[in-house]
Amino acid sequence: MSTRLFRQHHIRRSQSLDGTWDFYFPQEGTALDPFKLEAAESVRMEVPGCWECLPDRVDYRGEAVAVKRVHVGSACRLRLVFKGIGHTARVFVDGELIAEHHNAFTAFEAVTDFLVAGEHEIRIWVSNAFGELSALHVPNDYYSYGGITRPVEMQMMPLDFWLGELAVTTEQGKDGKWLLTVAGTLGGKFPHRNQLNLSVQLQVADKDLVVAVKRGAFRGQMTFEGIEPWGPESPKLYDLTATLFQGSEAVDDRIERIGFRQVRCSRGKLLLNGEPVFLMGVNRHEDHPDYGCAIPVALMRKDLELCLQMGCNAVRTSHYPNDERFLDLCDELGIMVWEENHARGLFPGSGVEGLVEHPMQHPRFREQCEAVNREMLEQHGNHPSILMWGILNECDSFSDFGRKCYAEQFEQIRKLDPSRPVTYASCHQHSDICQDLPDICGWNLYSNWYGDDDVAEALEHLLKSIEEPLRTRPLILSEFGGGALPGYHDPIRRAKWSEERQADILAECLEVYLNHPKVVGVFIWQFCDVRVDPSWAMRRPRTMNNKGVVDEHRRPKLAFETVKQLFTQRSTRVTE
Ligand code: ADA
Repeated sequence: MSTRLFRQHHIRRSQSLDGTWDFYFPQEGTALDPFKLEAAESVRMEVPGCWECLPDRVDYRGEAVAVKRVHVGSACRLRLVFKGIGHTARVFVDGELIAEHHNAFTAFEAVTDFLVAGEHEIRIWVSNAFGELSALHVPNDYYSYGGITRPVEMQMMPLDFWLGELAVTTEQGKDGKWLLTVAGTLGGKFPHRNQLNLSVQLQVADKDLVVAVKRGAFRGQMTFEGIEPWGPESPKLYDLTATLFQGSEAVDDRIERIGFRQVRCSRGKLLLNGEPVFLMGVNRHEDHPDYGCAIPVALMRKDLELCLQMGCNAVRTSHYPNDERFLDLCDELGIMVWEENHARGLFPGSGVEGLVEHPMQHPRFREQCEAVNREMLEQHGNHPSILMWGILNECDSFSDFGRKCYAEQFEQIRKLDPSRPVTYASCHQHSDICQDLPDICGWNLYSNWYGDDDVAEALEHLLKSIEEPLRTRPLILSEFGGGALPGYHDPIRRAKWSEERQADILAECLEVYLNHPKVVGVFIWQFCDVRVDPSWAMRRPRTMNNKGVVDEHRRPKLAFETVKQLFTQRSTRVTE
């Protein structure tokens, strides 16, 4: 249960491996051999957790080994599901390497051969070092934490095959009826064997359907009347239960929580269930001084409650796929989500010193982006709250090479999920050459913070520079705002870094953006103050990005009330 906020299996046996693990760190200046740990420093540490939360590891960047012994009751394969390891992991079971994964923000599985009943050992080599291993984790304006930072689940699989990912889409017909399409695959070692006589029963609301499994895949469609659609005012969720049968025996199952809803862009508007909507949101990093990026559910809920109090109806998961439990909460609370792949500010000159000048030419960039996009869509595609996929925040969208990368990634995403619009946040005014590629134009515009410009004029200037793509596309202001050091006040409200100036900048921006006919959404930068990489310190007092409307402990700054007033005056629905 710990990996999601609802039960996903009644048949499949599954156990949480959250809790205390043994971690081993190398002696300074030495490398770590995962199987020779005698000289290593050992610590007991909680999973999920970041090692930066250990008093002696607050800024540790490097490798570690995590060990856990587990008891297996009867012979089976183990399917280990890691929801997030920061950022590169190699998984060994009983000494054998069974999986390797890059990127902290998507889940992956590690499957063993059949194991006998008894004690077994899971050993994970994990590294958050910058450089060769990761093209996407770079010293950045947020912190790349280390450790097993999201939940871990151990599933006991008695067979060679099981239900894999399910992809659900919902569409409303002209007659008002809803069409549900479920496409699924089998996971496991021999999912393509045809002679197994496999079928899948799909159950939603009061309907069910049985479909055959052919070559390891299945597909079913069901029509519904009288469905309550998912939307911000009424986030109705339904359980979809898929049961795998071998002959007449139910051998595996999977429950997904879905919503009936349809997203589309038409004539410059963003439509949810056919009605134009206006997004009022914040950008949010997974970050807290006490937990790093391993945010407990109670704190996720608090963050969202604060967002709702502020009048928000949307969140952008800048700049990576978020913890599924956070997305579960968004589904439940009716918060509309821009979910984003993992990349921020990758353009020539921001590369890793001595390795690559242009980070998008890092030898692993293409392969790692492909994997993050695929995993993000497969793993999060059934969340009704996610309305759009974003990619490559403020990356190279101004060179021919960069354009190829954007085009290739949009193509991959659209192929996997044609049901949602795609977008990206740009800041390269006048040099961006990719605005014709997404369905929604996203712009980060820091009026009155990095420059002193008139907000309305700056927006008009931007609109002019992307006039052609905006003829058919809506515009979202994906970032704007200013920094405020918590508790620093300026009675004449002019000093940058004061809470007053931040509140005024946000008010000046929102007064223009919330009422502009071209704009269909706004995302304030940012929800809370976050830790940044030390290399950013000279631009970031406290080595933090201080543009939060609440501070790192979620204590509201002056801007919170200002935003609340402006957001609550504006309604989600757009009247034309
Ligand atoms: C960018 C970027 C954010 C953050 C912000 C800022 O637009 O997308 O990650 O760095 O600027 O605070 O300047």
